[in-house]
Amino acid sequence: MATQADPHADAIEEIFTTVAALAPDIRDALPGRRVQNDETNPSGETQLAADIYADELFREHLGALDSVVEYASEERTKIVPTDGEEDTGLSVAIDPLDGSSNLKSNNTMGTIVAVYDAPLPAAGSDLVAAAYVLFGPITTMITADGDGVTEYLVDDGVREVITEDVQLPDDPSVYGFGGRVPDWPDDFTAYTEDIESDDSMKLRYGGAMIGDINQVLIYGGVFAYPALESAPNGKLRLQFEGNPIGFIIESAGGRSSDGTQSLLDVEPNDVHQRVPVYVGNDELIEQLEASLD
Ligand code: FDP
Repeated sequence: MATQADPHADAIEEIFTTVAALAPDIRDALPGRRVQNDETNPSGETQLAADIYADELFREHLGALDSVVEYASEERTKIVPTDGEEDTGLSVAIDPLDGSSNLKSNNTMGTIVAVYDAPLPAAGSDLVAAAYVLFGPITTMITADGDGVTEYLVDDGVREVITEDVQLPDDPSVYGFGGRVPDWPDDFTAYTEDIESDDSMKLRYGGAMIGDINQVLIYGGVFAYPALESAPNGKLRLQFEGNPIGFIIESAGGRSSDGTQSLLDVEPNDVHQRVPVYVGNDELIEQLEASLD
């Protein structure tokens, strides 16, 4: 995994500060943006007006930073070159509103940010930082900068540290698996039965990856959006979801996998490529990799 290179420390901090500062605007805009927009995003999903609003806001503010040379979003087909300094600039890939289908039912959603020291599409090993904002009952932010994971409360757009050096607990207790159960391959179904047979483990699944990941970080456990019979690469995207979440979970002492290798080692070939995502406590991901053949 990449570690934070000193030359990027200020730039990473500036990106995190910008994302946190926009959180109140995004939260305030949600009540009036629960309707669907006619357009579909590059992955073929219907966009909500909230997705488009958040994407525009991040492009405007992150794209204006000297430290950012490329902006890519799950909501845009193309990578947007920005005016940052080419020699030292970083590439930002963002999922402006992960779990936006939860807006209608008023459940958790969030914003995911990946900061790469390479042109996009980039490998997880090129990440220098990743973060997410969670719009739950309160707004929190998790950051990883190669030097540890920190949880913040975001109050009026300003971060206040809740926990430094966040680590996955040693005694995992929750699991959440996405996709339709009949669409799961047999080997993954066998793994889920092993997990369910452990009476210390409890199913908790909210349908927004970022919320389901956050409970794994806080309680310990495993999250999967697996390869499906109908979609061998699963649903989630490598640049916007798999890589940053893999980086955060590995930075917190856990493990990530696409079924055979760390998510951070997956070869990037397209900005919107999908990847099966498995993250959680080390032993649970080891058990998963042994179960999948
Ligand atoms: P959403 O479509 O609501 O934005 O990748 C996006 C995502 O949500 C994830 O947050 C979530 O884990 C997954 O899709 C859920 O998708 P399905 O309900 O189609 O399984």
